[in-house]
Amino acid sequence: MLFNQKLRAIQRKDNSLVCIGLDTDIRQIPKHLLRRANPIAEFNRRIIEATKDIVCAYKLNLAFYEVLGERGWHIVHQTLDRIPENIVTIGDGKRSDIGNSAERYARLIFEDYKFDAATVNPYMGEDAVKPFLERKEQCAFVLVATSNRGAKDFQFLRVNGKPLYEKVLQKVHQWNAKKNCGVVAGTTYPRVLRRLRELSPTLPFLLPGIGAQQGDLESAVRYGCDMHGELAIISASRSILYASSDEDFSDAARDAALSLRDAINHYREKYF
Ligand code: NUP
Repeated sequence: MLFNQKLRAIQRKDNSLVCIGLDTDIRQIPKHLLRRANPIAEFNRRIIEATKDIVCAYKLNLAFYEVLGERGWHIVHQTLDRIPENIVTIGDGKRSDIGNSAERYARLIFEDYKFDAATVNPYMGEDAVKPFLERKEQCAFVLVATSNRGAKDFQFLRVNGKPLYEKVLQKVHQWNAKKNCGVVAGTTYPRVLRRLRELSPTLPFLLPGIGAQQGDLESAVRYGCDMHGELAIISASRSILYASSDEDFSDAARDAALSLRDAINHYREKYF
């Protein structure tokens, strides 16, 4: 099944564009879990159990696992094993390198971990991105306009009269021969997001920055979605994972994810 088909199917089934970012930090998880043999895997298991019927995707930021060394590699596998087959998984490592090295990154993310999608940095250009484009069922989400303040340092620079993010988007369209590219667009720059969707009506958009980074939800829905009110993956990590630091953390995460889902669906009804 093509990536976009899988994404649309789960978004329809769960009526949800919510993606939970499993950026699990041992310093932030509830203290009672620290007595467990594998607190991070247990935390992820409980979050997934509590939310798997109300999301379309889980995104694992690989930094939170790689920092744990060998144990982190196992926890990624344990976590992915808990996620139902029909939910989209995203390995957020923002990788790229010269082709020979990028090929290893792509193999790790797509063949060892078997994520449905990876985030990819376009800065090194086509040969660095190509190894992520070979598998038509697995998607490369290219960083086009990120959510952070430093996005302005390079991404907003004008090249021949156009912002660099528009140039990157043009490249993404060229790289999309197998229909397996997506766009990462932060929700903290609504006007940029609006422009990107105007230029790219049909690609899936991964939209981080909701919650802790105070991105704008209404414009994320209005401009992040395609014409059917779908193919936007609206991602939040800390605001859901750490909604409570007590024993009720997984219920609190479910409530936070439900509120986000309902707020998104309210705007979907308004605009689509
Ligand atoms: O532009 C981006 N902004 C961003 O925050 C691209 C990303 N991939 N992210 C990631 O989304 C970031 O690395 C983190 O994993 C997540 C946002 O987390 P939070 O602010 O919702 O806690």
